[in-house]
Amino acid sequence: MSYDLAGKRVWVAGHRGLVGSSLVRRLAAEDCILLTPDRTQLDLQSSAAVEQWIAEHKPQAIFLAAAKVGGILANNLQRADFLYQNLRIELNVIHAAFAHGVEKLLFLGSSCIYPRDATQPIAEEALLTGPLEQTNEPYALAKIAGVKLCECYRQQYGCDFISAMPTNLYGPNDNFHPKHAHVPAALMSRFHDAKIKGLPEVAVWGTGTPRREFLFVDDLADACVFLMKNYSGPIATNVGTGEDVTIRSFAEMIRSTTGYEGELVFDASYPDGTLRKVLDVSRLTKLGWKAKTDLRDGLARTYDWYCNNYERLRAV
Ligand code: GFB
Repeated sequence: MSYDLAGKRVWVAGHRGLVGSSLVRRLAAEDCILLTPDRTQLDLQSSAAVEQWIAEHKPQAIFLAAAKVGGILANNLQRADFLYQNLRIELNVIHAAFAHGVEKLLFLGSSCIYPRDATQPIAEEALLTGPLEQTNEPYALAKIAGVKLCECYRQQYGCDFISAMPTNLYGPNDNFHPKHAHVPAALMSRFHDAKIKGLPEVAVWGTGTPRREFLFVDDLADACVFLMKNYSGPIATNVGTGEDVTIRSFAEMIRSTTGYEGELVFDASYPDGTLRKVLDVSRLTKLGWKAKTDLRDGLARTYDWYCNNYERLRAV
């Protein structure tokens, strides 16, 4: 049975972030009523505020895209904040959704919840079969808790709460901070600055040998809407392209996207993290959804957005 979003009050929690803002763009094509309270109207860390807001505004469906996120360094350094803040957001929103009878909720996880040494490509069944990657263990634990909350509220109370497990993402509205960002935005801003300043070389963290899969965020938003409409079940569905690249060749792609002509220098004093992380997307393919944005096209679209927003981003 499919879930119809038409006429529904739909809350995108985290609507200003990379994923949330893309969901807002995607949901504009659906005939639903979007609810997007900002931080001054609703503090997601406060259980009382979340309870009260849901009681008053009565969302029927929720996309839970709000999270404290960051790249490998931010995850590794702010370990307590990543665990504590993410657990609080999930507990508050998922429990209040149950308490107020929300019809459907989609929770956004992350591919880092899978064991560090999982067989590649990583199938959904690999969850909780081995130790986690150290650099993002706190974030992964919080996301596993969110997946399990959805699963347990389904088992015990019959709530239609589902989870999606996206691979590494990139796109408009990402965080382009040089230290805290994920690799796509971090390198894009570094190459852009080096081009403007005429610098001879750009540092790329780690050895360049790890492999990652990258999904354009608008593809993820489309997959989330697809799952919201077409999937009800306990399994957290992988969302990705099923294809990976080395960080070295990814850095080369971003160099060519930005038009920078200097050298890449690998700085192995920074961590590599997981050596390989590519998702098995056969479950989602069988359900009827496939990613459609080519990596180079997605990077070009992201770079356009970055250039158009450069002055605003620098002022923040
Ligand atoms: O994007 P990233 O931080 O995500 O790093 P993870 C991916 C790879 O890119 C690592 C290398 O091998 C990094 O060493 N890299 C090269 C860089 N240059 C840079 C740079 O300038 N910045 C960054 N950030 N990386 C995160 C997790 O891990 O993935 C999160 O920590 C989350 O919890 C996210 O799950 C999807 O894939 O290593």
